[in-house]
Amino acid sequence: MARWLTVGAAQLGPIQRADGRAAVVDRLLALLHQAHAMGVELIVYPELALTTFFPRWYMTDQAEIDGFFEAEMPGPETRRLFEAAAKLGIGFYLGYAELAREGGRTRRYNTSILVDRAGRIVGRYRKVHLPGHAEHEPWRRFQHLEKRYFEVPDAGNESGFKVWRAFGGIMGMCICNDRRWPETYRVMGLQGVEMVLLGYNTPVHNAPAPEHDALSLFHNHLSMQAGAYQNGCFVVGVAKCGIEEGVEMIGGSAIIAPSGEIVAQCASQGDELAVARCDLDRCASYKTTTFDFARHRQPQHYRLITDRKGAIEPPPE
Ligand code: CDT
Repeated sequence: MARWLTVGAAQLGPIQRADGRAAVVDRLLALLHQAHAMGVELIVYPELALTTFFPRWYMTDQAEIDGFFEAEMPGPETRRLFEAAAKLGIGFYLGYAELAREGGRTRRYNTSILVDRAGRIVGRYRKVHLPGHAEHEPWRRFQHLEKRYFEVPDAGNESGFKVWRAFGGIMGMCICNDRRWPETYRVMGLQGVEMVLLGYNTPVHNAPAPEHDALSLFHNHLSMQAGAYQNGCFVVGVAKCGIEEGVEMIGGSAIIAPSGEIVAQCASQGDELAVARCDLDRCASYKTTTFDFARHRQPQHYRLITDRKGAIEPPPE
């Protein structure tokens, strides 16, 4: 028995600040049409795929900041992406900055959606692990102000690492920095996830730890390959990359099998599609053996994972 799903990792090159939404959607559509020609059923776009990665700038004018957010989805610019994808029968994952009205309050999230082959939104995920800092740090070459511009969603049934039955399998979503945390994959793994979709914007340079810069591509693949193997699932990780507003961002978009092996990968630093035909039944080979959670996990020994946030070392000798 095989359950085939042909998936496309639609990497984007840089989006400059002056690039309007319409020009970006044109690029998304060009990749969508390439994907259609290659038999893709599900295409995955990056995190914050509609604009430049604006958390690199310290801004104080809320109207200026909100110019990077979407108040509706689909909205005036993105509707034609939904329509074209539905016409071609291709589902998609799309990352964007979400401006939501909730309980009389305006809230801002770093969000992704999963859209089915008929153009319906079947899932929405709001980024949990917001990296960077909340205050202006002028000593950095560029900022990483996700903690300033976005909120972590409240915990509850409608947030966190959910999964959805779609595309003939069990699908999950996360966003960029989430991929570095084993909890991300394990929470979805405990719901039987078969394919994790994620977009990322990762600068090569990490100001607090420049000694990591030369390892940024390695750490990207290491995290996603480990997440795939340890949970018996596919991972589709998609970059926005190249030199964006003077900042170098990693590429390396990849489709990873439950074995942990990369089965398709982008080679450029620009708009590019990598495609893999994935047999979702390959997940069972890991989920029923080495990573048969019901047989082998010992959660009574894992309590610190949820009881404790930061590391507490034993007292000195
Ligand atoms: N977008 C995003 O989450 N980027 C982070 C950069 C980390 S350095 C502050 C990432 O984990 O790739």
